[in-house]
Amino acid sequence: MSKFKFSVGPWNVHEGADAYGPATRKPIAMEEKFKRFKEIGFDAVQFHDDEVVPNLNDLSDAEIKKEARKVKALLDKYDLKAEFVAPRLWMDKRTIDGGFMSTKESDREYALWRACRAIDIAKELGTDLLVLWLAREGTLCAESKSPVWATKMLVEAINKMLEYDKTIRVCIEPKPNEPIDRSICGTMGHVMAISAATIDPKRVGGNLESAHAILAGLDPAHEIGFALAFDKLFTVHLNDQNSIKYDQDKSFGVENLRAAFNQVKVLLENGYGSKGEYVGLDVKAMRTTVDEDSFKHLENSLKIFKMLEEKAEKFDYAFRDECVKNRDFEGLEMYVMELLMKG
Ligand code: GLO
Ligand code: MG
Repeated sequence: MSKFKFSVGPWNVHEGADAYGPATRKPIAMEEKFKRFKEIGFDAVQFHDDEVVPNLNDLSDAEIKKEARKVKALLDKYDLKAEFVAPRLWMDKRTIDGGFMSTKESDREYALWRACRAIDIAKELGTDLLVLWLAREGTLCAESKSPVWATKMLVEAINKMLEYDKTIRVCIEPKPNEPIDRSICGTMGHVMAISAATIDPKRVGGNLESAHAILAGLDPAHEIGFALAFDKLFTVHLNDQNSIKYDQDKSFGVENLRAAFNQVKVLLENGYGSKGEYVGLDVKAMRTTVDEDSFKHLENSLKIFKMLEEKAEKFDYAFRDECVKNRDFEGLEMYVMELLMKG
């Protein structure tokens, strides 16, 4: 039995289109996704604002809340919770050069309006968590905006969100690049600094995504540990990534099993989940995957996580201490490899 509760987003079951080619699978309705998520073993769903209310740009505040309540009813039907809502700020014409740090004031106003609507939607779905994946917040042309100004604009925007709703928690999902060339908030360290600069640091934390840490050249388990040390790991996006290239969102653990094991281990050792946090997955099916297997990468990721949790439960801390005392790190490393490879 796993000690954790799991979550996933509707976008993780997608049609296979990429920047170089069209869809390869049929779309699946939201209700069918919820049904399958529950069957597979998920407890909660993560959302973009426009997955809950597709045409929210054209609706009044009251209409947006009404639409959100319909999705809440559908979640209730399948006994699923909403974990977070994220404003999808990277699709609109007004955010082609970023939202919160766009050089145009009217664009910044739109971004904040959208973030506040995402907060409204979150409240209707019964969650206090707003995730900010800062997709286009940074520069495409390095000289086009000052990183000092841009950083201050981000803090200012988050302060306005914290003021807009006194209970909302803002969770930044750091990523060093893509789709932007140079992002402003690339790692957990950046997130902690931004958090400390806001009017309510307790309500500002991070969402560590394994692939994003690897893209920054960092170890995901250490990034998780860093946020845990400050009590600011609000959620995680576990997945995997083959080195520093385009963002791959591979199934959890398929690329580097030892690194995956250490992510599970650090979560387990620190009681992650005891305050209601979910183990979130952000994984993509391969483009070659057929319709019938649209959920297979989710099943696989969950299975791998749970198998690694069993391994982490078996970890022999007394042996570790002995090795550490003797500085026998060769012995400790071999022990870990045997733990992972033996049945
Ligand atoms: C992309 C991100 C993206 C976010 C999602 C939630 O690199 O990982 O999938 O997690 O939009 O904000
Ligand atoms: Mg993510």
